[in-house]
Amino acid sequence: MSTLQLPPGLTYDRPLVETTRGGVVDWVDYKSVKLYTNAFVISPDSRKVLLGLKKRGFGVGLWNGFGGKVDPEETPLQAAIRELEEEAGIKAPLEQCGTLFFAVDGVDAAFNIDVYRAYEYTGTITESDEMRPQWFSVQDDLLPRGHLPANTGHAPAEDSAELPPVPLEQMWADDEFWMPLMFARRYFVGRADFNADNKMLKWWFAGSPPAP
Ligand code: 8OG
Repeated sequence: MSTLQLPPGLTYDRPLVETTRGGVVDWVDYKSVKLYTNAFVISPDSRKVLLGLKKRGFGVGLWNGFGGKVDPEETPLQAAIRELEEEAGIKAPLEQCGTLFFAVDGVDAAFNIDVYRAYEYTGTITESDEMRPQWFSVQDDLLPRGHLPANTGHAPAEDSAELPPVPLEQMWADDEFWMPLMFARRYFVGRADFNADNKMLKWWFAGSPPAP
């Protein structure tokens, strides 16, 4: 059992290490929870990540993974695979790598977001009505200390040097807290609450213990 006290809305029963928390207010109240997905395709050496620029709707103008609502007849994994294909034109062997919970002050429905990642994909990355996909290089700040690119036989490391770094200033404010855990291949759990202007009010993040 986790010995950590998780914020309301989150459950996880394996060992966790708290990585960051902040904000002074109480957690925001919510009345219902909507299930969402978010999927990231990452190069095997964790030096590149595929993001999409949201072209319309909630989060417009922000870079994010690919995802959306879980439909009633599907599992979150099925939804994640469908959304990745709809929004980026590719298929990937996604595995869940974290769970996020977001609440917005004054909004009844909170979001539970199952986050998925894959280190390979098939198909041709294609822009959709919803998302403009682009590869980014993962800056050292987001990688575990001492990270050495694995000799994977895939794209050489210098390949990522040509790409822009992950645009944290044009992403949801909480992403900088859990992305390092994702790139370190640690499972992560966290909650962030926002006000109506998308300002982050309170946050808490934890990850599975780092590899020795
Ligand atoms: O279907 P729609 O595109 O509206 O789904 C919204 C997407 O945005 C979904 O993948 C969940 C995701 N999302 C939030 N809040 C946050 C957040 O704080 N960070 C990130 N990375 N994604 C978020 O709803």
